[in-house]
Amino acid sequence: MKNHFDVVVVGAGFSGVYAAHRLRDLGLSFVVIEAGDGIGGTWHWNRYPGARCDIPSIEYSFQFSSALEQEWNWSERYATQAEILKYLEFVADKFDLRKDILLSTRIESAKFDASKNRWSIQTNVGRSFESSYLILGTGPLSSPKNVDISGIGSFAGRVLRTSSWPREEIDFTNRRVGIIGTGSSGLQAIPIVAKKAKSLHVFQRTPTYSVPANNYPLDSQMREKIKSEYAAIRERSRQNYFGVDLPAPTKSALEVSPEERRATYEACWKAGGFAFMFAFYDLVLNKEANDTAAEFVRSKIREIVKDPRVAEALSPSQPIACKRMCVDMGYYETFNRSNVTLVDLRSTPIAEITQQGVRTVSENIEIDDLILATGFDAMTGSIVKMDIQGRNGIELKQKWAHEPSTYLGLASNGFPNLFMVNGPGSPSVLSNMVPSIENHIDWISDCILHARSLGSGIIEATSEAERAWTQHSAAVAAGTLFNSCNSWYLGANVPGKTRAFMPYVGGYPAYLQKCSDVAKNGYEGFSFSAS
Ligand code: N01
Repeated sequence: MKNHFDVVVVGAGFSGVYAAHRLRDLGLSFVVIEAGDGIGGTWHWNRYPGARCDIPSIEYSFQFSSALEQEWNWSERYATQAEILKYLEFVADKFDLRKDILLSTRIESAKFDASKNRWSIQTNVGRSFESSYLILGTGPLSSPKNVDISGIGSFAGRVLRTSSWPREEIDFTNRRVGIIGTGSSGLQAIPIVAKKAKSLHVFQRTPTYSVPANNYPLDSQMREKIKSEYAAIRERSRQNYFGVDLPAPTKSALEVSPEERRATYEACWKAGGFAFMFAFYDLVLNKEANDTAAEFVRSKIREIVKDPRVAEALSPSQPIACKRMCVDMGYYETFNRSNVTLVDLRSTPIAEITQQGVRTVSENIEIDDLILATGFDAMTGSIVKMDIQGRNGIELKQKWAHEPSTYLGLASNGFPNLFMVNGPGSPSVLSNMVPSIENHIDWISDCILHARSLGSGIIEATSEAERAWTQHSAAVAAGTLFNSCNSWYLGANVPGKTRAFMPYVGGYPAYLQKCSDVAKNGYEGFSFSAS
């Protein structure tokens, strides 16, 4: 295999797979380099029981090929991890992409060599590469957070991480299981593990708001209907604030009667999924409006969970959606099972992990298996983990130590010809990730073609454009409730990480428009220099 390319793409998840297709179409030479031993990114690593998407599969899928849309059959409203992985493998095979994907190879460093105007890339297997362009399709939620609980290394039983679940089936029959973490991963795993385990202790630090998925199988009639409406579904999603196919709410939660409000929440709860956050337009803008939605969910928890003390402990108090809302399949109901115990770490923190289990300040809980669903160093973790050095040896990690500043979440000043997919400063995790990925890859490819057409081939975000975008992005976030609690959106889940709101929340349509305008205006905010 050769080592010199026009483009090196990091990561073979949705981003890398689509990049391979697009770059090949454009006639550029490239390689996609992936650390895992299979393609799929998030869907390769997160194989834990219950893992599935919480955006309907028909939307959480590629739209670049209508033949693909027509050929592939989703079996459920929300596809399982296994089905999403199968889909990505199907795409890779259909478009013959595997031959340009190098697996089991982790990029350790990428340095911009100004003498050649090329990226020099080193891997963990001793191979090195050179490319004109570097595209980081590393995923915003792919670098697991370090778990800093005392004694974690001394546990004698099985330790399983949701973020790197083993390929082989894990049988929990007759096992005493403990799980730390009640975000989306924990919430999906808990009901499934509880059905098999002898006992399950759920160690909860911060209670989570979750709404039912209302998942259902898709029969052939439903699929045919969807297939005939794909174009319209995609278009409606492009117009939606979060890039999903849900109607924009027109009313404030505060302008309707309590009866109408409750009926609206009930209808959204029944519809399932993120429809709940589209009940009223001001739920993430106005604390009073947000309180009504939060109280509705708390009332549902009290309704579902039979033990009032457990219901109380499961009830969150932070604004709803300021931590990423969860979508579940029987999460709260699981706490009615006799083999499930909630351990509220706010009143009884973990003192240490011992050889036999978990010792809280009030009891010793013996377990056989410990599941860690403790989250990620989100948005920036997988990028700064690599030693990325731009012009004059400037390190990206160093540059971002105070703030992960980017222009449009696509590029960063000082790092010519480096592009990010769903980087900080783009809607990314607050949008439907797959269309966002396609949009970014299309934009980046067009930008590369433009740079090459000018003869220079070198493109770099200007510091002025980057500063203005970062300020705009922070100002938009400040006008919402998204940054009002300690979430991973802010980096607050990682000790020592700079607190800065990372996704762009100015709305998906506005963001698409901005990207399009920048391109139309000759890539305004970027500078081109001679090669
Ligand atoms: O991680 P999280 P996740 N001691 O950070 C707790 C996407 N996703 O993997 O909140 C005790 O949300 C932590 O507690 P606290 C989705 O975007 C999507 O679940 O920090 N507890 C929290 O409860 C999601 O938001 C799907 O107090 C500790 C949990 O661990 C994102 O990935 C499925 C702890 C971490 O929750 C991340 O979700 C799965 C400690 N030392 C994930 N450290 C879909 O459905 C952490 N916690 C598509």
